[in-house]
Amino acid sequence: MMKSMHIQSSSFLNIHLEVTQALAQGQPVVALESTIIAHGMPYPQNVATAVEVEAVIRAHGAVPATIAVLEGKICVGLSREQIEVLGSTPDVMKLSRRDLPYAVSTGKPGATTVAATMIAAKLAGIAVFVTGGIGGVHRGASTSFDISADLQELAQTSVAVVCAGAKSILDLPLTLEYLETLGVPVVSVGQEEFPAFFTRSSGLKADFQLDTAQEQAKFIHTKWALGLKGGVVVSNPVPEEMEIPATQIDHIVAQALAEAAQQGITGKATTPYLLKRINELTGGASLKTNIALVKNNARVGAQLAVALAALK
Ligand code: PSU
Ligand code: MN
Repeated sequence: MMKSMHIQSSSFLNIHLEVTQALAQGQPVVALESTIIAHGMPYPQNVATAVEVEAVIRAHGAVPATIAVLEGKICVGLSREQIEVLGSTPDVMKLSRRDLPYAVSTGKPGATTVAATMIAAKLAGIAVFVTGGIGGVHRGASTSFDISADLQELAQTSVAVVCAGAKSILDLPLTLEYLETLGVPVVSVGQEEFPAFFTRSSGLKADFQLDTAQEQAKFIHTKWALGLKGGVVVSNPVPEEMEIPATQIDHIVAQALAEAAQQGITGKATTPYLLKRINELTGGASLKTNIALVKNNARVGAQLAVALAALK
């Protein structure tokens, strides 16, 4: 059945033809965010990674749809040239839910966070979205109130988000508590633990371990069939051989956090600042791990999209 309700481009939405056709035919599509390109990785590795991640998704039988705001439209599915622009233009905005209407109405270019990418994916009718790490409750949130809008979005927008957990720049126990309060299930793949992005281990259990794409798809399909709106976090640990041991990354994260505090970095600048500093302080090691885990997530996300499409 054609889900024509979702898959039309409008004055605000520009869905790539290949994505439109795939959705119309019920074929698997995977959404990808662009904040990781514009604010999460340095140029030119960001652009190369974005292109490679799309190739991994194709290799596993799904159509990739990288999402960003360009020329006043939420673009679902970008050309190679558009990815290059996003990755190399210095003043691309970072767009979460509250920022989307500003970028669309002013025509300023913007990269979408997990929250904004979920919104766009849902508008287009895409059920699976792959990223590196989700935002969460920041350390010190009891005084700063800094809790990523990604978590509220997971509560209300029905898209499955495949990630490698969340970085230890965040308060991971509080992030999981907050997701529990919001009714967002956290699934882990291949292990019981919720992974901590650079490391496979966080010392915290995910809610449910579902190892195969079929199991994950059945779970997600059931949640939505029950009328339970909102996302699912599918957390997939970084491949063992690319992991950075906690002993190495922990003091670097601590240093980056201390510098951010010293420099008075707050609000939406916090996460990009920390990501950049960690990349610098590890001398590129964290970037390699970041790239490896995103590609690993692309495989899991494509397999999940294939399994979900088969259920419909
Ligand atoms: N965590 C990462 N890499 C990222 C981000 C988070 O390990 O690139 C990005 C994602 O786009 C995420 C956003 O949605 O940062 C969260 O920003 P904030 O904490 O300001 O909500
Ligand atoms: Mn924040």
